[in-house]
Amino acid sequence: MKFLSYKLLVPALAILAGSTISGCKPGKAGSSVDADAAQKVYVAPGKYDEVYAFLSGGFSGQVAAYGIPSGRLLKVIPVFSQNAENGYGYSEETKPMLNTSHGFVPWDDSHHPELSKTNGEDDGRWLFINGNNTPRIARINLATFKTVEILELPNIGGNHASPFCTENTEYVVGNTRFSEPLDNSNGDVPINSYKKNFKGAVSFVKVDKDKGAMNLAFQLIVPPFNYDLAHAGKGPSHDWIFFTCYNTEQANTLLEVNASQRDKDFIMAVNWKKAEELIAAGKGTKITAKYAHNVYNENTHTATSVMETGTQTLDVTKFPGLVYYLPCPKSPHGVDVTPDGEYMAASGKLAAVIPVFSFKKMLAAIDKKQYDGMIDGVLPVLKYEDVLHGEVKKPGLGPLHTEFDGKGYAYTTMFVSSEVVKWKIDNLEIIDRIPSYYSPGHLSVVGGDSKKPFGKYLLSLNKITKDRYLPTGPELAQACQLIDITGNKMKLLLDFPTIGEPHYAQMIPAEKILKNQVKFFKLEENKNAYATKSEKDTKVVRNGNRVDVYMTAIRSHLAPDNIEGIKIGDEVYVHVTNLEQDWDVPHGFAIKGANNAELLIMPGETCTLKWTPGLVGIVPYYCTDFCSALHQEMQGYFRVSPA
Ligand code: CUK
Ligand code: CUA
Repeated sequence: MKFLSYKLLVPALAILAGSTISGCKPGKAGSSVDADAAQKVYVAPGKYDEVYAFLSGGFSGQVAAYGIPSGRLLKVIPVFSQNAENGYGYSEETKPMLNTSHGFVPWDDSHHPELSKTNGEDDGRWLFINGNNTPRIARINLATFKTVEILELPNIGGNHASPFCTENTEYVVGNTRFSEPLDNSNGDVPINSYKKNFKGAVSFVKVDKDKGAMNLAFQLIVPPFNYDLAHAGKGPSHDWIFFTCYNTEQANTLLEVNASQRDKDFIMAVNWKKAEELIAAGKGTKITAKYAHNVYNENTHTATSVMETGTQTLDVTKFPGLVYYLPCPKSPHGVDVTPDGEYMAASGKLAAVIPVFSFKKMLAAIDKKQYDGMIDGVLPVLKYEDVLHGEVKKPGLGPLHTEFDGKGYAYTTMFVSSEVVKWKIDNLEIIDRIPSYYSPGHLSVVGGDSKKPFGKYLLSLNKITKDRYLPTGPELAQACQLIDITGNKMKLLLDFPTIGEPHYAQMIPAEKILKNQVKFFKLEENKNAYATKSEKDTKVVRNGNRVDVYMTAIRSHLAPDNIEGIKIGDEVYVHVTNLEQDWDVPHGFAIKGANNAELLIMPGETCTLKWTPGLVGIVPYYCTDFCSALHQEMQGYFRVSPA
């Protein structure tokens, strides 16, 4: 995502890099690190990293897990995109995960990973992430690192301000980037009827306290702005969630000009507690809308997809007190709430200051009822001076996102001037700045958006890589930089490349995840309808032209290993159960010429590959994961005969 033209960027980058960035040689300025940097990121062979980092994959649609401080890639967790590496979205069990109201959509643009929270602290149970393009929210189980739920969101076009957890994960919340006509209205309208016919919708997804199951509880219908990002309150601001709005001009053409007219746009403060009460009191209006709800069950190892048909809504113009608007300079992008829940730091990407708002003052201003006008005649705009804690002056160019270290400091990325700026929350003074290479979007501090940040490390997630790595043709991996924030001055420790575009990351001390790790699935608990629990139960069952192969895999044998009687025109379903009961012994399964991916079956799991043989002859199959000294012996043959 680029907010400003590249022409604007080049001079700023060149100054900071101390060299021309179009050259092939590494920038010298960024190469200087303290002598102890290597020691600080060195994790000796056989040792674990201290922290997990979960980076969104942007246009890869996935999430990547890294170890910090080493920067070692641990796993790509498939979420919204098919992943041939482990058959996600290809196996019969996982295909339903990618169902939507538009059909099978095996890709998305994932921006914001969000860890579940208990009492405002990251609890290490689940990771939520948004699909921006075909609006969806996914939930990953951090005990198994598997995507276990994907919920589509109706009525919106671009689930960008999402998913942000309230303090106890009561809800994950999302809001639209692209306002559009609601799903129950006639969408066949002139685009220039934007102001009249388009709407925004804030989605509140209820999260089950124990199981994590998500359900769309209600949506708030809001004015047609572009809603960009959000963060929920905590502590005193527990009942509220804050969204940045740009394009409050409500332009629908030439947004790069027409959406930057006003000197100030808004933060929209939403009282979700009040909305919840109104819904509970039956004040909601049910509107029809079609959206998919996909759940992966880790006992049956199978996903199911259900199409939901409606949602409760509240039109905020009809319920006073649900939303207030705080003027915010200019085209705000991120809004971040301090660990104590008292201040909201916003980042107007075209603004020359970082405005910091006071929650206390916001409540006082609401009480006072002296407004700076109304949106749509009824939605109060509070006065800037009334709600402002203060402004961080001259922070740099293009402030985007802020996180906190729990010691009273905030860190903000500057997209245009390519730096991370450290400032003090109470007096808003700038303490330090460090160049980033180049153009950081989000940053992440360990626990940095929670009530109790762990601090220590900061990741700067950079949009432009240029000269940081050996060139790899026109496309370079995006860059991530690890910065030590233990001292007064920030120190660059390490660069490492990422998968796709890491918009945002969440970091959490490893111990919070380690304690829940599942090492294999218990075979006796495998409830997959096609599970085969011992080699003697393997079989081939024909029913018309459908053939079900009940297969097992164990070191070092696929059973059955010779299958005859398959005919052209058959639909063959190979259900492979991995009989291993040990950590880190997956088996793979691939068929010659199968117009599909492989399977990668975890110990105790059953996965199914569908195959429609196209040619008469002998067709080998084999295990794709080198699992033992006799891995190369894990093979078999189909015999395919004419119809
Ligand atoms: S966005 Cu990418 S830099 Cu989608 Cu959170 Cu700000
Ligand atoms: Cu099983 Cu290789």
